[in-house]
Amino acid sequence: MPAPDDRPVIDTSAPPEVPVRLVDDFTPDLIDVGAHHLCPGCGEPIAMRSIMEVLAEQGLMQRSLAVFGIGCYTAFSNNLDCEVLQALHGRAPSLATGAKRARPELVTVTVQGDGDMVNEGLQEVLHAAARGEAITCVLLNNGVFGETGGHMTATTTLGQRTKNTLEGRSSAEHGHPIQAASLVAGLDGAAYVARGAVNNAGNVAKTKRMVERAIEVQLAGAGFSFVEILTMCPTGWFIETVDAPDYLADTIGAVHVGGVLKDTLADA
Ligand SMILES: Cc1ncc(C[n+]2csc(CCOP(=O)(O)OP(=O)(O)O)c2C)c(N)n1
Ligand code: SF4
Ligand SMILES: [Mg+2]
Repeated sequence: MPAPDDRPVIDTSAPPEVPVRLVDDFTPDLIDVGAHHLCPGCGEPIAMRSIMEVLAEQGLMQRSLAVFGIGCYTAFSNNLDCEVLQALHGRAPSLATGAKRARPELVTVTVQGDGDMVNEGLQEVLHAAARGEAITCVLLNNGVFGETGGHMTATTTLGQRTKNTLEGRSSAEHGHPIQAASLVAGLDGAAYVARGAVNNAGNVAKTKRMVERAIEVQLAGAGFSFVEILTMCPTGWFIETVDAPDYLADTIGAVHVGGVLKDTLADA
């Protein structure tokens, strides 16, 4: 830290030659407003930003459709400058299937949470993957039903504390977590399956590359693509915001391990 006397003196008597830049100047083209109503430290807006950056960078702004499930991320759909459809709980893959079959030129991406996809509609995403639908399904996995108060979901890891597993999830009482990406990767119609996270800058960059690849696979008509993204939920986890990135690594990140599970285009 420079001593106080060494600090540069900023002349505020006239407007700056280079105008200041606001947070909204840094938002991708497909995000209308950067400000949102999700909790501070929530990982979902970071994941959404990566998806929107990819669509904008690939010049797909005029032909993108996002189909949302129901969860905290749904509120963020109001910030997006692309076509949005709202599905019933768990049903986004079917809605996306219909839209894509009717309008094959659309780049169609679903956004669902772990509660929405893995608890309420697991058969939807599995059947869409098995059929090899040319859509991209994104799972925002925070291991809890965030919007409704932080309850256990099917992806909650053993020992993880949630609102209704205060002593931690136990296999004897609550069963074992479902590994959604691994299930999808086992289906022949799934062409690309990867799992990323947004708990540090390196993981955000890797996750963005996974989304890029999933969209490439969709554009190539190679089959179904799937990206699971682990996201922080400090509110639903009942922890300090600042502790959430490390908590993610120690809990859901230790079980739902990151990486590319399948890439049939690369293997071809
Ligand atoms: C059919 C139906 N069941 C339950 C609900 C209540 N509900 C709304 S959001 C939500 C939790 C969604 O959890 P998740 O998909 O993991 O998203 P998160 O909030 O964690 O981002 C639930 C259970 C509902 N809206 N409709
Ligand atoms: S409850 Fe969790 S998932 Fe919902 S906005 Fe807050 S931090 Fe994000
Ligand atoms: Mg969730």
